[in-house]
Amino acid sequence: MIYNKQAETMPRKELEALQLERLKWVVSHCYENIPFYRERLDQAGVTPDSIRSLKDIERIPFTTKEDIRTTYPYGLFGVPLKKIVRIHASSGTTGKPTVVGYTKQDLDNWSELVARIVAAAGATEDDVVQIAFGYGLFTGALGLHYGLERLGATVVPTSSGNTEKHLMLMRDFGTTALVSTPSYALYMSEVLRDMGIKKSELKMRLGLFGSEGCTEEMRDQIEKAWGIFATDNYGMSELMGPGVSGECQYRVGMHIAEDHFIPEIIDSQTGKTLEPGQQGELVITTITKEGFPMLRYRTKDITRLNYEPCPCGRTHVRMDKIKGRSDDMLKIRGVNVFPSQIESVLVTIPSVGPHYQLIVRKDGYMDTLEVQVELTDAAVLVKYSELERLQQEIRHKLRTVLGIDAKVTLAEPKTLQRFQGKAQRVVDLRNA
Ligand code: DLL
Repeated sequence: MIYNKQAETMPRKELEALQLERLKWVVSHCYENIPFYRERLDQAGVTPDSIRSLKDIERIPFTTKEDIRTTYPYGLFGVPLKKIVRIHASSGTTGKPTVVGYTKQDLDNWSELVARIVAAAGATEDDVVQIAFGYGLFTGALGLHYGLERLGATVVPTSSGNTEKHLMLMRDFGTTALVSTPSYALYMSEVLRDMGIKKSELKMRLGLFGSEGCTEEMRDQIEKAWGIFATDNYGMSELMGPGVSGECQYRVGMHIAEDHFIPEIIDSQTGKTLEPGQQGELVITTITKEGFPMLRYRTKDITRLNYEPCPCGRTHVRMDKIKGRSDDMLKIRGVNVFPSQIESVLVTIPSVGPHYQLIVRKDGYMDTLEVQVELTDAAVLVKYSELERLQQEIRHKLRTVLGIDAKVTLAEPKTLQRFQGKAQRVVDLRNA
């Protein structure tokens, strides 16, 4: 279902005219109301009235997470605090959180954009949706919550934690859709099995997953474990939260809400804008946000834009599933390695489970990679020759895909860490 047909199927010419008008608005909003941006724009010689075409966006300086940190907490807000009606924050791995604010209008737009992506995924007002993201400063739970309510679905705000209770409610309430990270959905399916609940006792049909990467192979496993149709959606708190982009029923990329965001792809080393279709770092300009506007924000997420028409009829550009983050990319002995590449190898091997962890160490001057992965069946552990064969097979496949050697450690079933929010797959001990 297309939630907002007029906006989502707008001819591209019209869409671009709207983007230009809104780009001019946001540049002038930033220039007039946020000293940080005025200074940056002045330094670059960009005045609001010098923005005449969409191409002019390339003259605007980038904004980075570091800029948000140095202006902590409210330095990049575009309106006085009394106009801000909600604050969210994302806890960075280091230092202070990234704080973002929303006006009433921003919240209204946010709900609409989330309603669009959940409708695109196939949710309707007949769905009963359990939200397993943690409620709080994280944008995932409240973002999906209000978007699903806007659509008219029945929302069950279960939050994260207490997996058994989640599953009991799922059965008792006749829940039809789950909102969570893919890794939590996978973990929940294990607990489901352990509790002896059969798929046939549930009415589950849809998974609305996001907030972390998930390979196609992992998605397959989740779909089989639950008997559902699973979709991916992308967003980040600095840009709004969920609702930036999401898959339609064809699942051939995530449509970006281009009437609210202008995406670009750059080379993360040189900062140069790349041609459509090339892979690089996603940069986004928000063109309607009042509370926390972002000019050319460097997301660090690696993807590709696809402007080919989509069979669903939406005209908004599609972004590929996130390949990885430029700062999450592991450089091992000079080779770029994305955890998603390793995941896609592991999940094709039947006797190991989808739970894994990557440990990177320094051995003298040499980087070493250890891939720890769980066996699905503990019986293999007693057969030494089988264990060795399996290790060799995984090593060989990893070498073919990554081009480097990795140590493979097979762990007993259910011994590696499980995650209720975003999974942390990489432990980099090189600077420890
Ligand atoms: O994760 C917003 C969100 C919530 C999106 C719920 C979708 C569903 P942050 O906590 O600020 O916001 O984290 C943003 O998470 O830069 C990506 O690296 C990663 N990420 C988000 N969605 C996806 C996805 C929310 N679908 C960061 N695939 C982003 C891969 C994702 N990575």
